[in-house]
This record gives sequence, structure tokens and C-alpha cells, in this order.
Amino acid sequence: MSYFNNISKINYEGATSSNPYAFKFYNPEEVIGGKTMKEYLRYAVAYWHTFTADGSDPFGAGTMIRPWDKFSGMDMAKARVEAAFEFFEKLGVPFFCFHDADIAPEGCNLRETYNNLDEIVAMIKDYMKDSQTKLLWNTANNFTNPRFTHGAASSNNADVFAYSAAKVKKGLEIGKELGAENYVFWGGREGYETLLNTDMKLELDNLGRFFHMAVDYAKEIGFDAQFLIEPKPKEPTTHQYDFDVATGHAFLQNYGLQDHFKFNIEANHATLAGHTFEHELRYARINGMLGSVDANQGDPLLGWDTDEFPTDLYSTTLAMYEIIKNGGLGRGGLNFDAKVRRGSFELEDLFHAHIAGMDSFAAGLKVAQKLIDDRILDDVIENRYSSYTEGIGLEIVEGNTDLRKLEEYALGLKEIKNQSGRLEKVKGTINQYLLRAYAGE
Ligand code: XLS
Ligand code: NI
Ligand code: NI
Repeated sequence: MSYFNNISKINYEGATSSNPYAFKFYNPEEVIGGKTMKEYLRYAVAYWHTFTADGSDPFGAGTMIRPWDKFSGMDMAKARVEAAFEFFEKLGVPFFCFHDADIAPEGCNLRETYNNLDEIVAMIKDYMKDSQTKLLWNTANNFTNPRFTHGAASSNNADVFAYSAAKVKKGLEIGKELGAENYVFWGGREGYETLLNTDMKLELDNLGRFFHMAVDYAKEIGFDAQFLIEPKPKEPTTHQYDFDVATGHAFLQNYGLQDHFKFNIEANHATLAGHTFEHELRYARINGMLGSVDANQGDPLLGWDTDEFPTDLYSTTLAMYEIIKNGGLGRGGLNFDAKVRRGSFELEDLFHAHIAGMDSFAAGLKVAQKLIDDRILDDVIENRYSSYTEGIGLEIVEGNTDLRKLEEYALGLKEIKNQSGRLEKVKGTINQYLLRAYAGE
């Protein structure tokens, strides 16, 4: 059965095309900075937003009636797999991602849930044989069911800890079975609402124990995926433990986990934490911890995780700048953890949204590579920090000085001169590069 009858394969037609079902910037085989766009961008479709969600929000019911909704239970789960692989094929997307709960319904007990998962995983594996689309990552949904109300690995209830561990064990087995490149841990409800009833130390220690068990089990079964932590500062809990990359990094170091994990950085989570997307990417990159990206964007006027498709070219350019400087994403990719708006309830909107997102990062890649080729930001930064390349600055960075010597130097200074940061000039140049790239120059 076909779910997207009216839509055929999406091809690249170039910046002047007016065909809504064509890529304007994403040209998979085009080489940018020595790699094809396909290799650099490694796009993934998020199963939950695209095939499982229905547009419901806290104020209203779902608006999206999908062709697979005529089924229920396991039949619906199977129809979603069929629809998903047709969608992947038509979009030409190299990867997808899912939570266990997205692909198969929960059973009456854990054993039944496992059975449901096994059946759907076998079906997905079968579809993957004839498909170009691979699994970027899978994860366990340890937050939706009421049993996770107090958290999963950070729950006060040891039975919930055990149950969550069992779901992760199964997730690792599924990841191995389907050849996942990564395995993701998003904190879900791993945080707290108030310290009045929370043992923060025990919760954090338990989280550390949980991750160690996951690392050990993956090793035991020979699942070599890159483990990723996805930071988020709040929502659903008031305070999430994996607040941002810096906090997550300190946590990993405290618990001796830093060699086993990298970060999956989501744009909207960065802004929720009061950072820019590129701040989180940079922090991870300079610490060798940039693993993968959840490519979406928030609404600056709303304070929650709106998970919009990424269309802000300024942001995709600065993000791709970090990714290129990182030498690419390795085993990671750009996963559209993004949902069509509640009002965009037609099936074709799923295509428009992904095309817009893929084109936005492709355009960002092109501009970022040009900025790098022409050393636009490199020169600005090199010049701005030139005081550390000679004289006292060089002594400082080479560790050849101390407070006494610096005092002596400072006392001898007649005048301290600063240079302009030239920020507006830099921003004007970036705009020039953005517009030139779209004109195809
Ligand atoms: C929620 C997260 C979630 C993770 C996967 O805000 O972004 O969707 O990506 O559990
Ligand atoms: Ni995410
Ligand atoms: Ni999110």
C-alpha cells in the first residue's frame, strides 16, 4: 500500500526552482570542503514527530489524521513502518531515529512490550534490507508512562530504576540488531521539581551507576555505537540534571564516563538553557565531545521546546561552521527532532517541512564553508588575540610567568590600548556571504 501517492522522489533542482517538491540547496552528491553534502549532513527523520505524533497539545486534541490511523495497536505500528520507509525513500534521507515506544505499543507487562518490539524490529530490519536508510540512533522512552512520574534512573523508586534499566538493555539489543550508529540518552524526567523531597546526591549517583551499566552491557554484547547524552535544562522537570553540555560534561567527568559518551545537541534545548545553538556546539567541539545534533529551532517568543523545523539560515550557518570545524559529525548526524505545526496537518506538510529543513542546513553548509575558505572569522579571531602570540602574552600561554612577574610587567606599562572588536563589520560581512551564496556566487 502507498501512503504518499501524489508525491514522487524529491530531487535537487537548484536555487531558482519553484517546484515545492524539490531541493533548492541540498544536492547530496555536491562536494563542499572535500566531502559530499550527504556525508556532511547525514540527515535523519525523527519517527516520533513524523509518524507517531498527531498534533495534540495541552489545550486540544490531535489535528492530524493520518492514513495509518484507520488501524490500531500492532496493525497501526506495522502500517507506520510501511509509511515510514516510503517516506524515507521519497525524501532520499540517509537515516532515521526512534524511541522504543514510537515503533511498537506497550503491552500489559514488560514481556509483552518486548514481544511487540521484537515483531516490529524484525519488520524494520526486513525493510532496511531494501532501503538506503539506516538507523542513526534509537533510545528508550522512559518518561511517557505514569510509572516514570518521579523519573527513571533518578527515580526515588528502585523498581522504576530496574524497569528503566531493562528497557535500556532491550534498546541496546535493538540498536545492535538494526546496526544503529549511536545510542541516545535524553534525560526525560531525570531531574527534579523541588529539593524539598529530593535526595540530589543519590539521584546523581544512581544516574552514574545506570550509565556505567549501559556501557558495560553494550561492551558485553559487542554493540559499538557511540553513546550520546542529550542535554536539556528543563521540561518536563523544573531542573533537568543534563542541563547543558558544560553540566553534562562535568557529570561525565565526575562519574568517570567521559570516554564513553559524546553529546547530542538540540538547538531548541540550547536556547532553553539560555545559550545559542552554536554555543553548545562550540563547547562540545573544543572538548572533543560533539557527537550528533537534533536539528530544530525554538520560538524566541515562547519559553518551551517548540521543536520547529529549522529554517533560520543564520543559525544553520553558524551551526555548520562548528560542524565543519569539527571535521564533520563522525557517526552522528542531523536528526530533525522537529514537528510540523499543529495547523500544518496535511500529509504533504511532512515533505515541505523536511525539504525546508534539509535545504536550510545545506545552505548553511555552503555559506559556512565559504566563510572558512576565506578565513573571515579566523582572521578576525587571530587578529583579536594577537597579543598572546608575542611578548608577555606568549609568556602567559606558555606558562612561563607568575603573579610576581606579571606585576612587574604591569607596573612598567605606560598605557593600555585596546582594539575595536569590529562586530558590526563582521556581521555585515556574514550577511554579504549569505546573500552571495543564494545568488549562486
Ligand atoms: C525532548 C527530546 C527528545 C529526545 C529523544 O525534548 O528532544 O525528543 O531527542 O528522547
Ligand atoms: Ni531531541
Ligand atoms: Ni527536545
